[in-house]
Amino acid sequence: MESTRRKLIDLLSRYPDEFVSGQVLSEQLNITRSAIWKHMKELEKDGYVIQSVPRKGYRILKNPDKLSANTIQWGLSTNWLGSRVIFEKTTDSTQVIAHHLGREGAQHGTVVVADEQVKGRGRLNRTWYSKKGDGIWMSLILRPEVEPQQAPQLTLLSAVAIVEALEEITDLAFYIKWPNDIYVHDHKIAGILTEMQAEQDQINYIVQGIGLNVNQNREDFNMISDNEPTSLKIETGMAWNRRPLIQVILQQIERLYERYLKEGFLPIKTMWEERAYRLGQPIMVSSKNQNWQGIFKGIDQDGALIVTDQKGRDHVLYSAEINWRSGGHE
Ligand code: BT5
Repeated sequence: MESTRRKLIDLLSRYPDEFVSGQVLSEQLNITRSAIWKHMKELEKDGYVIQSVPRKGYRILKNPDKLSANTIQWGLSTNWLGSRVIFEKTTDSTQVIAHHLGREGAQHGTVVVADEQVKGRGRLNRTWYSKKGDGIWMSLILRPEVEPQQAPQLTLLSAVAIVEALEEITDLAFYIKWPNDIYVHDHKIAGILTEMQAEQDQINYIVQGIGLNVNQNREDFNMISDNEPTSLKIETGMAWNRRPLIQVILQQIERLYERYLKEGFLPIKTMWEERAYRLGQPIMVSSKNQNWQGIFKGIDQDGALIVTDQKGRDHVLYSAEINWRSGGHE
């Protein structure tokens, strides 16, 4: 049933300005014209507005705004990412659901999306504010055949993919702040949380959480004191429909992931560095209780940060607190 509706949407979307006749649809899908009509009624329940004109056929007047597993999947042009979508109106955290599914053997490319998270989390159990309807809160289950040490590369990969998706739909320039933040105009708009279940030399599964602020207003972030987040709405002055945004992000992630499997991390590293926040600039590093100033030189093959100190020596940092505006505040 659902795959028939998905095909219907694919056929109608192929000719967005034209009517597609009931005859053509019933031949292509091999079902009766009255079955087509019933499917159209179901699509309307999912929020599609479909025009039906006798002797001409059907066309989509409006795609749905609302999120559901169906509306995310229909029109999604990926091969495997999002081949299964789980949608929750409200949940503690999509990470929790995805870990549960990962343990139970859920397939590579499963995507969990929520409209609201009440216990959304960032790294080190920090809170991730995930208000209802205002953002994209989703977790991907990935089963890459790479070494566990390479898992951080997938954070950088998705960061590049999200930036590409956002630049495809807006005129803004986005930057990636190592390792997992996406910035626009010096404010954080998105974060990525990559968590891994692995045995010694083998990844069992990865759960990659993506949080992207979409329709929040400035005052929605009053409770966040340690930085000044932003949203697509704040930056562009208009509200955004999250459904096509999710689709573009998933499409970009799948595309880059396949490139990564074929060509390795090098092209991703280059793309990442092209979008790196404060590359070549002085930064302040705090690691092992020491603070020192250095120049942010780039990332290495594992996605670790390379910082050159004042004596010209390169340091490779896997984790450190960075003050990106040395001597000042972030
Ligand atoms: C992150 O952590 O940036 C990763 C965020 C991942 C969120 C997704 S949503 C779907 C999935 N399910 C989850 O439960 N999580 C993932 P980190 O770099 O640790 O940044 C956390 C810090 O960002 C917080 O301490 C706040 O200062 C700030 N923050 C909290 N909510 C924010 C928001 N909505 N937008 C921007 N910054 C926020």
